[in-house]
Amino acid sequence: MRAKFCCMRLLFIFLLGTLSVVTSFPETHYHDFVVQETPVNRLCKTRNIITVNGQFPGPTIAARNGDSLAIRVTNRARYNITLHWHGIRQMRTPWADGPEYVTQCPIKPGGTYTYRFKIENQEGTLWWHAHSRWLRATVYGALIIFPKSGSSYPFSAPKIDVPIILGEWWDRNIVDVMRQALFTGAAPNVSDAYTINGQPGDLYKCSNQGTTKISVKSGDTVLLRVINAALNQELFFTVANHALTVVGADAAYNKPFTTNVIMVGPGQTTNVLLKADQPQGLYYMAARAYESAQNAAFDNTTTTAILEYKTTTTSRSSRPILPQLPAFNDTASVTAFSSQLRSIRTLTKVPTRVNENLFFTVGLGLINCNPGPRCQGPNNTRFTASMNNVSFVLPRTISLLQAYYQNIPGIYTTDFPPSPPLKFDYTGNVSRALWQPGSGTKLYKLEFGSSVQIVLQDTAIVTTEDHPIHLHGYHFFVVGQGFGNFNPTTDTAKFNLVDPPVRNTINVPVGGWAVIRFVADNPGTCLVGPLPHRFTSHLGFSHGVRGRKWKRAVAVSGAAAAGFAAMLRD
Ligand SMILES: *[C@@H]1O[C@H](CO)[C@@H](O)[C@H](O)[C@H]1NC(C)=O
Ligand SMILES: *[C@@H]1O[C@H](CO)[C@@H](O)[C@H](O)[C@H]1NC(C)=O
Ligand SMILES: *[C@@H]1O[C@H](CO)[C@@H](O)[C@H](O)[C@H]1NC(C)=O
Ligand SMILES: *[C@@H]1O[C@H](CO)[C@@H](O)[C@H](O)[C@H]1NC(C)=O
Ligand SMILES: *[C@@H]1O[C@H](CO)[C@@H](O)[C@H](O)[C@H]1NC(C)=O
Ligand SMILES: *[C@@H]1O[C@H](CO)[C@@H](O)[C@H](O)[C@H]1NC(C)=O
Ligand SMILES: CC(=O)N[C@H]1CO[C@H](CO)[C@@H](O)[C@@H]1O
Ligand SMILES: [Cu+2]
Repeated sequence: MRAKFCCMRLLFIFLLGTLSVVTSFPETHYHDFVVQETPVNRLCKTRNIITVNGQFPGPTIAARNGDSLAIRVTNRARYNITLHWHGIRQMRTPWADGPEYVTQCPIKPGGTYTYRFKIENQEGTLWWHAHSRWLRATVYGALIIFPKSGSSYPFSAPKIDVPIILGEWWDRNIVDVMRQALFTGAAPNVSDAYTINGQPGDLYKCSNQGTTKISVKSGDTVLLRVINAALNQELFFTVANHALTVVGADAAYNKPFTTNVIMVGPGQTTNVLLKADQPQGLYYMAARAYESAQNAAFDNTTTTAILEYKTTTTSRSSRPILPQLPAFNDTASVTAFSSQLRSIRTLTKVPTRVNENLFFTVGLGLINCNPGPRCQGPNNTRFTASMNNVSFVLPRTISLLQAYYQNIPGIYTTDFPPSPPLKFDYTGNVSRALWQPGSGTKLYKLEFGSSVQIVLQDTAIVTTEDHPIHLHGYHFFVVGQGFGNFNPTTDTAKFNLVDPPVRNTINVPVGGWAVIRFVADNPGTCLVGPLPHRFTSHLGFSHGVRGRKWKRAVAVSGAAAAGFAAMLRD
């Protein structure tokens, strides 16, 4: 049943890809998404999870560059929910971006909301997910953008085109896991399994039958659209005995390069081409954790799917070949992979001059508390996260966007610091006195049209760790990355202003920094938000707001759980 469903899905995408070649005008695609509770059997247990239309993963949305989408969401579940279209620029449609209490109030049980937006100048793989507490653990799906009709990929068209959605699975109700962590202040339980297209794969108990299978014929070229939909975990991904040619990331093309393994941070996507050039047989695709925080608990399991060559012979007894994956702490492999990304076909030039030079520390924090059930973090504390020493507090009554539009005071302030209030040796031995951040709903204003640079600097507070940072409503250029503290003199000189990768989510290196640049050209939408990490107590979001009369751009930068900075300007 499962396997069949998978094939049908593959076929569907395939048909869409080929059929719509016939039509030459932008289309509007209508979808009905019903959020509901659905029983699902995984790891020997049946559990109710929240799904869209009873599907897990949720429906794949396929469209062409230039098309519009209208997605009517009906909430038949018992939780408030919103949906977010991760990576969609949402030019002039900030209300459709989705983060709860940032661009909209949640859709209540029984409620309906229609998201309408246009895909402009984006091609490749994105995804959609719930943006309301931790519901995105099960509420997610692929969002595939084909080239406009008459235009093509910058590589020869693949024979097979299939999403590979990596996820995390908990045996417990994810909302309970979240509530427990929020209550105790301790790190949340790690997941019980990773999944590929919703299935853990046959290295886990009771998972043989459902294992995702991709059928190929010798000589086929396969486009794997790898999406990391995990709640928290960076993941290595590889396919036994097959080289992977990376052709895109976060819906932007890159200069192709070949590798055996890729690392995908939460929120990121990577398109790889695979040539079925090996002896007929079964080959595992596998993913497992990249974990850079020292001594942190993490899910140390491996998820698999099977690449199977269609063959006329019936002998099928052999076990699939298992690939080698890097060690969980193999940062060198991550750097070797990410440093090869170089963009092509960018519509805009990399800003060479910068009007806004921002410097954000990103990292963990500990809040001291009175010993007791709500103080279960290390040494009587509660875990948190921060950007520039501000732990972001989400509004509870109306969204930031609405507060901005309607001039409602008291919801946020615009004093988010453009640089750390205190300079210290960020990645060195940080004094314990600096570990507790302040909190607030702080935004930073940006001038419409300004060229913005943000240095994202990890800190050693509690521990160094890589952090996925996501900007809503924008693609940005990653002009530099490195380890240690960012040095404006020596590091700036090494920036790549020629062909830097274009992304919507950057994994800031552990104990290091990344520098991004973009032009604030999307009035209303934008927000820098670390995706949540295990120690953060709320979810990451970001979003943006739109300027009245299009004169202003509001960018809100958020840090998950806690750190959330924001930007916005008159
Ligand atoms: C659900 O959302 C509504 C607003 O849309 C809000 O009033 C209510 O407090 C929310 N409920 C929970 C449990 O967050
Ligand atoms: C992860 O699991 C493997 C066995 O699958 C084991 O050899 C290794 O020590 C584990 N690593 C950690 C950090 O737990
Ligand atoms: C990775 O962790 C292992 C212990 O599991 C340790 O021996 C090794 O030195 C670590 N490698 C790096 C690069 O930190
Ligand atoms: C907790 O306290 C112990 C003993 O003082 C110390 O060794 C450890 O580093 C502390 N941990 C944190 C996270 O502060
Ligand atoms: C870190 O600094 C503290 C004082 O701030 C000092 O007590 C400690 O020994 C230092 N640790 C290391 C490894 O340098
Ligand atoms: C953050 O602010 C708090 C006060 O709100 C202060 O105690 C702490 O030292 C600051 N930390 C840093 C890294 O600036
Ligand atoms: C590793 C870990 O944090 N495990 C916890 C998961 O949740 C259960 C139930 O609350 C706890 O008992 C475990 O300690
Ligand atoms: Cu997003």
